[in-house]
Amino acid sequence: MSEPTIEALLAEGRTFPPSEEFRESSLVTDVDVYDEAERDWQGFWARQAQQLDWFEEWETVLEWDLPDAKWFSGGRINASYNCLDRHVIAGHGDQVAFHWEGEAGDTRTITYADLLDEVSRLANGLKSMGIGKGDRVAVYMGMVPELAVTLLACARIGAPHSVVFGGFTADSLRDRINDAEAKVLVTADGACRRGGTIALKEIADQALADCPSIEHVVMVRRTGQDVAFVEGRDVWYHDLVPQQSADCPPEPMDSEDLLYILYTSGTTGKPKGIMHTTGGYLTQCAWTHKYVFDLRPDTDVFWCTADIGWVTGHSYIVYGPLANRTTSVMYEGTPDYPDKDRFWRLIERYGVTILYTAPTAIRTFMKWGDEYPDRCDLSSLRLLGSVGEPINPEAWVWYWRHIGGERCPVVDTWWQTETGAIMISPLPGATTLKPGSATYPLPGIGADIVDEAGVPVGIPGGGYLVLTRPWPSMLRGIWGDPERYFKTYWNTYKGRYFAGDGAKRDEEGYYWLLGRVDDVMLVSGHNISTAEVEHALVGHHAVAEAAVVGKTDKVTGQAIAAFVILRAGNEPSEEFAKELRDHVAKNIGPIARPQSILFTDDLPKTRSGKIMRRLLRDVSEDHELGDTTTLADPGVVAGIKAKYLRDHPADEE
Ligand code: 6R9
Repeated sequence: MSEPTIEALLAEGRTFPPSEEFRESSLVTDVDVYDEAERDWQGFWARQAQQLDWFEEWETVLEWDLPDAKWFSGGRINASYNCLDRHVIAGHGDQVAFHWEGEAGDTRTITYADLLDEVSRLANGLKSMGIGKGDRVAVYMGMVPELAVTLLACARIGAPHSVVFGGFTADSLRDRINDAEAKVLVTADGACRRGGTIALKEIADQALADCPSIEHVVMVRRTGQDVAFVEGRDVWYHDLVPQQSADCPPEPMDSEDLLYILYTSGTTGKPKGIMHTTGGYLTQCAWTHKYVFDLRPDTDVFWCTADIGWVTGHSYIVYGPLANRTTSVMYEGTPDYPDKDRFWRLIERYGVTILYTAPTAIRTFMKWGDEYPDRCDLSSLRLLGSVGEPINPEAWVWYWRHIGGERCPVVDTWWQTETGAIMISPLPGATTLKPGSATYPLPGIGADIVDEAGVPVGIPGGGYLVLTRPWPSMLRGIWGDPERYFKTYWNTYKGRYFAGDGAKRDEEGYYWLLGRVDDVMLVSGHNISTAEVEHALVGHHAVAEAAVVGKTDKVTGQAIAAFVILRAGNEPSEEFAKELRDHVAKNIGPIARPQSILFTDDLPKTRSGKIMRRLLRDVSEDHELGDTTTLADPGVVAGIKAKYLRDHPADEE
């Protein structure tokens, strides 16, 4: 078989219309849906909200007093009822909600009826500890089923949850608990990670030494490791939950009642507690999950590989999929345990049909080599998704070819913790795909690209991404800081939401996301996005991953410093560095030629896989390293710094 190489395929500018076979069974094949939504976007969202079960119908679809939105005001709804009860009532109690697999290979199969039972019991357990509507519950655990159960139990009784990712430090946990003034913490003895364990309870106990609002701690037994136990405060999940009644009527919440708080680190300053409410959030999660992933609840097996500790897990492991009666896979561990084919083994075992993962994972799989997916049967897959960062075209095509067998559309989905649900993305049965582009704003969504002064740049053109009208799952503010909410998002471009991302549109109006604008470099008066230079670098066959930052330069204002991970089988050398610099110059222009290239084995990344360029800037500017608490592995950046100083002794002066 002589197939074009990925480079050749990209060079010919190939686009990917939906195949006949895919279209035949797609939910949406017609672009009319965009016009329909555009004619009356509030009516469009109201029709989507009607797909949920409301205890009481809303009075108004939208009340909009910038920056405050109220969607489906007066409506009464419960998220856990929509995710569980209504499916069980409709006769789907035996359908699997989660195929859960532990890192060590232990498994659990949880049906909708099982989930409703356990959620109700935990909800009653929380009530027995005095938790009621409006009380915040902090959650700190690994990817075990009890994590999803906890979110739904909170939603059932109207207690907003605040999930803190299980890899965060005691200080991060403490700050988040205190900011939200949570009354209960739900955690576990430990979490399984790469064959070892993380002592969650021990870390939590350190945090709790300074958390006056916490009255009780519920602890799941996962690892069986020894833990301290504070009488009167701590209770084991297995002592609390089974003895409770399995009957817990869902609290009828106002559409605008708080569903959860989720902290985003941002690049500077203290984390922001992003607030999401109930009716609008659930509406957009359910709609996007159904149509972006072209969901067939009776036959699909959906797997979102994110951790529930970040927004992708909230919206596309818990609320969206369960609202749509999806059968999902949930996996506890890392993709390389015990071997680098673990993801593909999972797909094979559970017959996964839809896979949703992140570019950083895809690039890691590319680095590991084709042999791992190639030795597994991935023929059950029919659709692939990507989220979290701009996906470079090479990674897109590799994903499409080696995971999707050249048969599955790839939906690149742009959104943020703040937007709550997907905003810019293809509809796979209707949209012609271009590798690396998130294509168009979804029906009902208003987006635009503006210049520094807020003037729309037109098509084609590049600048700052803004959202031009409210949307149902938008954040309702920052917990405890309304002023920061207005200033951060609504004050830069009058009347519009500023996403903080750079973007451009091509002649056909396709959106190409360029990453955070804080990451844009200014070289000799030219704006160059980090994403463009990084895409050029990873477009070289020997490069697995790359991150670039601007560093102060006497001549050019900023110069480009690149950090590069090579693919297996390539050795770093001076000549190679030169080749890569020339490669970028050839692809983008001499202005974008990196001044320096540092070869490294790892890059500083957040737990959700985003490169923290701020820290690489600190390295290249020889500044003291900023906050590293949200890093997946804080050691990485110290290693890079040492290496950088070795390579750049002159900078030390
Ligand atoms: C869901 C999530 C949000 C930021 C966002 C942007 C980047 C996410 C992207 C993407 C290009 C995509 N981002 N998806 N950039 N293409 N498909 O990731 O939320 O953790 O809050 O991050 O991630 O820069 O502004 P969050």
